[in-house]
Amino acid sequence: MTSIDHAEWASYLLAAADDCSAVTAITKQVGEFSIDDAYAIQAALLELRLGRGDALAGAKLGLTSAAKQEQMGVSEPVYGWVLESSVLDDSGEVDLSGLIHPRCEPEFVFVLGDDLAGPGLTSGDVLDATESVTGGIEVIDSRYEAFSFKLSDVVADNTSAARVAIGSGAIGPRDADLTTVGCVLEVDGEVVATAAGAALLGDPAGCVAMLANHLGKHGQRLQAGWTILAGAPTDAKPLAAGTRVCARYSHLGSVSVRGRAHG
Ligand code: OOG
Ligand code: MG
Repeated sequence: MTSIDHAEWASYLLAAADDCSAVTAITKQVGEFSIDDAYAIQAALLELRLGRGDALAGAKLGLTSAAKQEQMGVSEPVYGWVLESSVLDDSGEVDLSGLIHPRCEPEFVFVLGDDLAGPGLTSGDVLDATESVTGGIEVIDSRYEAFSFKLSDVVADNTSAARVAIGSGAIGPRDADLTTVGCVLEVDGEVVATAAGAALLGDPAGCVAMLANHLGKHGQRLQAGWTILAGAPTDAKPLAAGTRVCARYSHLGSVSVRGRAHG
């Protein structure tokens, strides 16, 4: 396996996002590199963004459903960061001029009332620490050509994080069985995918526990007030100018976004 310069590849990915221009996957240039190196590139990229005045709004999981793993050809969950600058306002308007090839996917969103420090956390610990759960739509945007990557590439690229819309239909963490909460994804009024919470490795809260346990290994914790995305239960759909994507949840209300060509 190749050894790899974390700062150099973090700058490479930041430039791709800044230029709105897809770049060749890192593994296509240097071959396979380790997951530890991938998370180190992701950490360096986060530092670059925080250095520009951005702030952490939370954290996310990706590739926690069979639908996503099959779509992307990557069969392991991944962890990344949610930045304040990525959170959309209530209008749900997505300025496409700042994105490369965005796609939308539904998300189960947890807002934490208490810190969560792994390892050893369970789904019950997550529910205890959760203030509310709501429905969201994540707009992902791989910085790689053709939205194509290997596991270590997508980790380095902060798991394709780009924008997120958070719905207003919050419920308490035990007001519904999250495994049976249903989600219907519509594009321009047509149903394109359906799923239940259990699509997320059997339990959305269990996914958040995995994330906290992963961070615990690195001496980090999920913080009270943070927004946590448990991962998409369906595959992702392209967001073009004028396209309206709506995610309707059985207990969490609805949330929608619309692609807009210019700022
Ligand atoms: C990776 C990001 C995956 C999810 O919810 O599965 C993700 C990708 O599909 O580009 O955010
Ligand atoms: Mg996602």
